[in-house]
Amino acid sequence: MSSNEGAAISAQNRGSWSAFLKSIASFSGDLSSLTAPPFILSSTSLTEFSSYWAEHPSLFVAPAKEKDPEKRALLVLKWFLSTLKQQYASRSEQFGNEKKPLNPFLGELFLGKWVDSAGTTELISEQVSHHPPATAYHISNEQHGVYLEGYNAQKASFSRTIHVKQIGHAVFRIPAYDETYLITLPNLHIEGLIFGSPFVELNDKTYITSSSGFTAKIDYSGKGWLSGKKNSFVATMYPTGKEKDTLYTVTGQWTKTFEIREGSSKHGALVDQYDAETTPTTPLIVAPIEEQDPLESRRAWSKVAEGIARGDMDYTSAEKTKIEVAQRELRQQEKAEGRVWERRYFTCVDSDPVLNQLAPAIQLNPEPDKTGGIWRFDNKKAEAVKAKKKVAPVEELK
Ligand code: HC3
Repeated sequence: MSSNEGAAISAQNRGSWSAFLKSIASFSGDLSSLTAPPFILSSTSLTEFSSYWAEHPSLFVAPAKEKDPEKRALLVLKWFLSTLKQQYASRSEQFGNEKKPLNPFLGELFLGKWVDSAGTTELISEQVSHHPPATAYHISNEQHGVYLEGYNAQKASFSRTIHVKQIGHAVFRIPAYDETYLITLPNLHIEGLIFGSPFVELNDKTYITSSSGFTAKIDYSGKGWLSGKKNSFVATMYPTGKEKDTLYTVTGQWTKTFEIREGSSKHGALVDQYDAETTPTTPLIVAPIEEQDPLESRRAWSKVAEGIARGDMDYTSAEKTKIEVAQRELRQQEKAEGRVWERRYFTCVDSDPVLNQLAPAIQLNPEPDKTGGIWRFDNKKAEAVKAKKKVAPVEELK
């Protein structure tokens, strides 16, 4: 045992943490079945994680303002890199404190918007599959004509620590330029587990490939690997299919700073830079709990969240069980009536033109069996929800 081991865990929790570490040694598969000790339970559901994609709305919409396709592709890469700190480190900034999120139930929603100098950016996140668990999202800024949609699931395995493979992808669209970007998701592992201070490190590589003919490859590494610094990466952008013709190289740490340079060398002319520590995020606006739909995450989990905040595990598990039992009953009822749960905003498709066109360039295999299908935002469904919301007050008057 190193001198640091167990330093982050109070004496009271040390026993349950050791038992947890022993239990995960044989763990593999669905993360929702991972039983973590009470003090490492988060009251945030995974449906909320979709909001990490646009906490910097001005970076999200920036590509739409750029007329040159090559520079636009670079701005998409910059925005993507800026989301990494939010996605993977914002919950455990100072020291490792990555907790186990709540497992969303089928149909769970997380809705919100960001309002700032970029206008209004809207978020819709929905749990579209429970077995296997998969979350889909749609983020839109109508003023700038920028749209992001995607879905993801995770597959875990254990080898010295927890390794998580992300299955799914995101699609970034700027219709004004008839441009689409297909984005893959990084695999990750948990560090600091043995010390009781878990945090995420990214590994392997991901891609962004565009219909305009550019591809970015991002290579992730951590402490003791290529650069020796945690949360490191090297990204290169090149014309699709010509990996050696590097147009730009981006290097740095996704939690700190990175530099964008021309060409293949880390010493090429500086084009742009980014500081993840000083760039402010815009807070997401979520409706007050009492105004939320019963399927909305914070409303549905409010009692569980109260229990977790009070450290009252009996109450927490009783409230969790109520949700699980209600869900099981719903599924039985649907089965008896020969129905399936109607997703509110998304539809499962057999094949998708974006994947057909762009996936081969980056060898993306969608693996629909691991995400409950290929999920796409359904504008008709969304319009129907909006229309219903508008007529509701009139109906109430009758
Ligand atoms: C692995 C993870 C759950 C999944 C989280 C995902 C991949 C979800 C989609 C988001 O867009 C990005 C993202 C960020 C963080 C990922 C989580 C980190 C830890 C969590 C595990 C289930 C928790 C493991 C428990 C413990 C105690 C070791 O931290």
